[in-house]
Amino acid sequence: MRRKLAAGNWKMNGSMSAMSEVDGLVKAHPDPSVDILLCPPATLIWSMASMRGEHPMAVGAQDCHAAVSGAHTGDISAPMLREAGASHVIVGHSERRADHRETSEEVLTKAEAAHAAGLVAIVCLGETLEEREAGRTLEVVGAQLAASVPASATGTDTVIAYEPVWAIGTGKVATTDEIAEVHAFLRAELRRSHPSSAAEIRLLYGGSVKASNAAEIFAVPDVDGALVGGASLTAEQFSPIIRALE
Ligand code: G2H
Repeated sequence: MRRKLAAGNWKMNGSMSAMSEVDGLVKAHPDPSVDILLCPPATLIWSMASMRGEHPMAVGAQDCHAAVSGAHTGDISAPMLREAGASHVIVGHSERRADHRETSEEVLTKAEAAHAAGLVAIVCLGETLEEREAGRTLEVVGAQLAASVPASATGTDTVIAYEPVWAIGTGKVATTDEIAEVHAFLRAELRRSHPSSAAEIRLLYGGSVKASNAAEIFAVPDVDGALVGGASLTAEQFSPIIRALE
């Protein structure tokens, strides 16, 4: 049985003043029956990890470099994130694939680096509007899955997030039929590529998830939770999404 995961991706938002949101979440969910994860900007990882104290809420990063150390100005390695208090790291988010031209091959090396550092890799994939309209959705996400997910991935060290690019931050949400089709496809592909761990690897949906649409998305088979952007920035917005998973 896969445990549900409510993951928040703060993107480039948040400052020390936002730590009160962590306090709000911890108080609203003292003994959560689902996994809760927040991925703030790297500058807040240490503070957030300290703030949650003994609470089981996990703290993650939004990216890592594939190398452990070296001359990579501005980058942060997976062991550094781990030392700062992160247990998870998002890799291959479409904003990084687009803004930093990250390829699936690079995403794979980042996921492998995350695993080597003892971090859970949340591997993101998803099609653009152009690709969907050309009928290429399954081909695109299938290729990203094959190229971005380490062969050794298990349900313990890897989560996959399906985030249609056209639904990210736009308010447009994929229909439950569209989500069901892609998640069923990803599960079937995993059964072929990762037969021993396919049943355990969690599949999240991401893209304009909010309190008002969370319950219907979570009712879709093979949706094991959500990667939430904008609606994870405050406890008031994120808490009902967590509750919809419980
Ligand atoms: C997709 C999602 C979080 P939002 O990027 O990964 O963001 O919920 O704001 O669409």
